[in-house]
Amino acid sequence: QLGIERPQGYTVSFHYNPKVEQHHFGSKHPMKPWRLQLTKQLVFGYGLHYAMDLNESLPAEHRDLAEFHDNDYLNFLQYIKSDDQTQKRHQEELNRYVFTDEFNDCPIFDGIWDYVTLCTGATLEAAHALSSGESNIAISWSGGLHHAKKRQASGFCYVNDIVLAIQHLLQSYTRVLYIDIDVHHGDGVEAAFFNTDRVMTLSYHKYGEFFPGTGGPDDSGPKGFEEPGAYFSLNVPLEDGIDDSDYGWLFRKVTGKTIEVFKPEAIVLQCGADSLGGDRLGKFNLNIKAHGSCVEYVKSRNLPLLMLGGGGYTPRNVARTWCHETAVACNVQLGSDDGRASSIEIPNFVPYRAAFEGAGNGNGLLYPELNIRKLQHPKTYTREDLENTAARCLEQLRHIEG
Ligand code: ZLV
Ligand code: CA
Ligand code: ZN
Repeated sequence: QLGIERPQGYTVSFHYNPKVEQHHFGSKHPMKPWRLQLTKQLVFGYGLHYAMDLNESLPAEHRDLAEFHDNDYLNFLQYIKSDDQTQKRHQEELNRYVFTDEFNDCPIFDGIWDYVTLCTGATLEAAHALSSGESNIAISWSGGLHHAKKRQASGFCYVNDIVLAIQHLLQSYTRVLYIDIDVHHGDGVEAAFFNTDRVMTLSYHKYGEFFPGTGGPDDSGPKGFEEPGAYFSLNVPLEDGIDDSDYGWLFRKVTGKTIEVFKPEAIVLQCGADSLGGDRLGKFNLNIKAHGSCVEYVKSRNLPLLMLGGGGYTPRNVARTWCHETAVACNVQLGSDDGRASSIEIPNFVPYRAAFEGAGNGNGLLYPELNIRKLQHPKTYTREDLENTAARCLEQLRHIEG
């Protein structure tokens, strides 16, 4: 069917539950769970399901989430409702667990418990597929919710599926590397593993007047002399407008050295698609191909790999990116490098067809430049800034070498 075959020598598994897609954060909220339906339809439309093990995952249970989160916080997520009466009654908890400003990053919506347990269920099942040896690459696009804290929701994230997955992987692997290419700093994951040298966190993100405000150049782990975890948080703060070649150069240099010195036994890659050009919230200028080549680079190390979603606020580009990265995982090429039409056409049952104008039949998945308006955000850095950033990262890595 469509000429899509399983990759040779390894297994990719795809973990999802279509019920996640039905949830709504509210009409004005930029986080749109339906982008996952768009992604899945594109993945299936291209026939990539023939190349993978498909798993419709079960929701995680309270006790799974309690491996990281506070019980009182989880109880709150379980009983809180969106109606005014319940909200009034629980005003104190609302203030404590989710910020309720003028605009609420983490609104209480109907079915919130189902949403968080479904997202986490897919990621935990994916982590298990790796640790059990069933698969070599496991994908959970509904996961990657890197801001959630032990007892607090933050930045559209309520439950930190990444922390829970890494905790699971630590039962089978000595060292786990976490890499985060979302445009935001992976603060929740960094905080959870701040004091251990078994998990190294590496986040690339916009820094400076940008959420969540952490992940600056000196944020490298605990500062105490010979504290476990010192130097095991690596941050790559970046400026507006970074493009394919600069990002790609830095990513390879820093990620390559990190893998060389840390010697992970498994890798968790958060593939937040808000680092693309044209994203509603992001400020970078990456194209899908460059974003995907980061995935390709990590995959080439042949370590057990957990691929997660995350941010991404221009849904048509999120779906294209994650479909392309699913294909990368499966060693399938969907678009052609020269910009010619893909030989595989997106079938008619792709929903929201209008959203795919120009991306569908005839143009292939990757071209023409994905409707991403390049240089929407002008560059605010120089070559020298870039080299300084790289040098500082390599300097930090010298501390954990050997
Ligand atoms: O992609 O904001 O800037 C993973 C992820 O990394 C803020 N939140 C908070 C902190 C102080 N503000 C208060 C509220 C924001 C005010 C207006 C918006 C209004 C409409 C649409 C979007 C936003 C918005 N909120 C843009 N950036 C924020 C961030 C949270 C970003 C979370 C990224 C999550 C899934
Ligand atoms: Ca990041
Ligand atoms: Zn983000």
